[in-house]
Amino acid sequence: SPDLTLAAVDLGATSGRVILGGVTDGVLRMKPVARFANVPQLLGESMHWNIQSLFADLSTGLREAILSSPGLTSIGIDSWAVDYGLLRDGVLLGIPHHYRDGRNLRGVELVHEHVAPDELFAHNGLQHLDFNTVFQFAVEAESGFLDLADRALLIPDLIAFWLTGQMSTELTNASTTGLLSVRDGDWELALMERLGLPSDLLPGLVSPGEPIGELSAPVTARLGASEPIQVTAVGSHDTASAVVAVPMEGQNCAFISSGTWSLVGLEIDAPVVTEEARQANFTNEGGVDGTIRFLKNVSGLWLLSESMRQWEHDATDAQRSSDLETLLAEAAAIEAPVAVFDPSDDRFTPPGDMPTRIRDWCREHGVEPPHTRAEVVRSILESLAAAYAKTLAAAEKLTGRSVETIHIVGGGSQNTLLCQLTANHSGLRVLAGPVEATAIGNLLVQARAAGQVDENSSLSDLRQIVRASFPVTEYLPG
Ligand code: LFR
Repeated sequence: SPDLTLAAVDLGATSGRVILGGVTDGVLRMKPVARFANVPQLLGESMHWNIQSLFADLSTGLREAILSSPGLTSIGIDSWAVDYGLLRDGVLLGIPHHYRDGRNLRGVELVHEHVAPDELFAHNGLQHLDFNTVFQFAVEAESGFLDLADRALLIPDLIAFWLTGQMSTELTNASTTGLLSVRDGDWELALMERLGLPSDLLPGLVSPGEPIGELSAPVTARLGASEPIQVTAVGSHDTASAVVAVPMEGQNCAFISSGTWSLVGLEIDAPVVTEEARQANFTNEGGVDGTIRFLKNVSGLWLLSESMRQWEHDATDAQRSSDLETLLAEAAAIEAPVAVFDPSDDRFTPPGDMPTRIRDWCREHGVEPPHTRAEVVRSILESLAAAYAKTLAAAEKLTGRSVETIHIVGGGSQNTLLCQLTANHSGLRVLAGPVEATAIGNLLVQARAAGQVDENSSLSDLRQIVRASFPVTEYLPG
């Protein structure tokens, strides 16, 4: 494929992918070349990345990409935020933890002993999430692991290091650590010192679009490349890449990046770090081109996928678990009101039996619990849609913006019931798509860096390419 000279490596909640892409005449074309499992590993009590098999699989995927497109010039890597590996002398120390691991509460306690929540927010502008890197680091410090390490690399940066030999911290993902200043976008050295974290633990920052380094000679040989290939920084936080690919136009649009999580908010120019924003638990995450994603991390389709997993597990031969499509059709047909619960309750974060946890939540809150599987599905989607509407109403108030259109991107944009319920609950127009927003945003930032689109293109120019390349589906409030 002569035009597909860029590769996106996207490591998602259940799988990783390598996708080739390229922009010709203002249109982005993509070709998936590899998909492999990205399943967290339980080792005893603790939950880890399966980082070794992941690196082997993505390397095989990159080899296939180079085979299929020998003119490949650039690779960009993204994944979920906050997780990292610790290193000493360039060697990984231990197996990176998964953020759904149970250790984080201790970290929250330790950090808050030194820095109160409101002060932390004033520094980093982040929504309190128990898994933010700063809390994970506090656990590592207490257990002595940090004394052994001389570096921490966020997961996409760790992979870039293994590919290139260069260490850096990509800016959008850095903004989720809790250690980056929301005011000047640089490391919060004083805060790190107060928390007993070494100031050079995280390497220097690179911005999306900047080169990280060329594939090292041994990696070039192993991947079968004949020309030098650049690893380019992209929005390595998957949500940063996804929001690049939201085809919004103008100030009156909101986005929902809907997948395992739902990231619900607005793109703004300057952070909102008021006490009201903190109380409402909004975050100011760093985006591509210096933008701020003012959003709230609401739970997501994780509730549905974990429920499906549970039903699969419960199924006997006599009582076969229904497939998702059938359940969604049954859920759509339900006319009586179903339970609306708080999908962001902490009890839903660890893997496990979601239908039971949902019923427990309902009983504790005096709400009639959902009984059948279809009712559980409907209750999940209804609750997500209600949370989306509530979150956007709060975002409007906190920013003074007014939302007319909600863009849903990611896996959730394919869920017609969720999209329709979002329109119903918000009373606003919903535009759904593209599904592959994260990979698209990853590729577009590379395309600009590689000169496939004008190097002066703004985000709104890149979004014009998204509109020219991918359809959207409209949902009006019913
Ligand atoms: C989405 C995401 C969210 C982040 C969560 C944990 O995949 O990156 O933005 O809050 O995962 O890292």
